[in-house]
Amino acid sequence: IVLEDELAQGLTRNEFELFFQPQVEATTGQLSGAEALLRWRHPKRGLLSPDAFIFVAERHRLMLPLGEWVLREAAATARRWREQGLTQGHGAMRIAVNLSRMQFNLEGFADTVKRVLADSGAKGQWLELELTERMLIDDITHAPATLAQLRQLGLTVSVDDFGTGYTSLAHLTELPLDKLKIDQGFVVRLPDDVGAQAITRAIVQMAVGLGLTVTAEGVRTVAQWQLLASWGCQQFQGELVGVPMSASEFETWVRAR
Ligand code: G
Ligand code: G
Ligand code: MN
Ligand code: NA
Repeated sequence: IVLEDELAQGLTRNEFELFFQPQVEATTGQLSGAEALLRWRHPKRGLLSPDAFIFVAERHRLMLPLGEWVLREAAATARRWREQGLTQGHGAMRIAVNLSRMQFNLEGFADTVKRVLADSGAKGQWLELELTERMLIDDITHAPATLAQLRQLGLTVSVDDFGTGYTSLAHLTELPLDKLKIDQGFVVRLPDDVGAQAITRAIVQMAVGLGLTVTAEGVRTVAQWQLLASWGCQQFQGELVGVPMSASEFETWVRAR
């Protein structure tokens, strides 16, 4: 098990890294963005996924400095890609960052984002933030104002793992949101599972009706893509498009398109 001290040390020693998984537009095939996925290049244990250390970081409040590192790294990368011309001719190419509830619920989170943008010379339009339904429900008093501030900074706000939580339709319509990401637990059961079909189709149609963009995550087959697209799903992420890659692998992948 990963220890608190080890995690703090990893942060000061710069052992963390972002991987990037591409997202494409259904109609044009253009890159709409990439989800930033945190990795720890541990000197002894090798490359670690967030599941191995996020819960420790959250328990010890190290999630705040770690989460801010992720934001800074994403902003710096978004700027570098533009300076290198990598994004040219490729659609919006936003970098989507996963937030921890500890970050979002902290008073002044939008100010942190504003500061990170100013420090890194990045535009809010280059970034997207992924929140879970749980985070929106838990923070019912502050969430609407924070979301509004973030969107005022130009950021796209999306709800991750949608369908696994308990957000009511009424609640969703009241919040300033841009996007829903359908949980891969539903997508993986397509195209054959009738239950997954019913749920996924209903979510897509509801979201489109509310003016939200819908991204399907965990798309592995052409059959899944086609079915989701026929219901109105606009963006795709998953092995069919591309797996999570290191920054340099991702850059090579983009140039080869
Ligand atoms: O990349 P992987 O499938 O191992 O990610 C596992 C989980 O870790 C996912 O739920 C993902 O949202 C989460 N995750 C990935 N990167 C980050 C991050 O930078 N911050 C937070 N809080 N969670 C992340
Ligand atoms: O909870 P969250 O949605 O942030 O989790 C994202 C994780 O899902 C990423 O770490 C990524 O590795 C994983 N993922 C995305 N697409 C696929 C896929 O097509 N197959 C598998 N097995 N994992 C995927
Ligand atoms: Mn995510
Ligand atoms: Na998800």
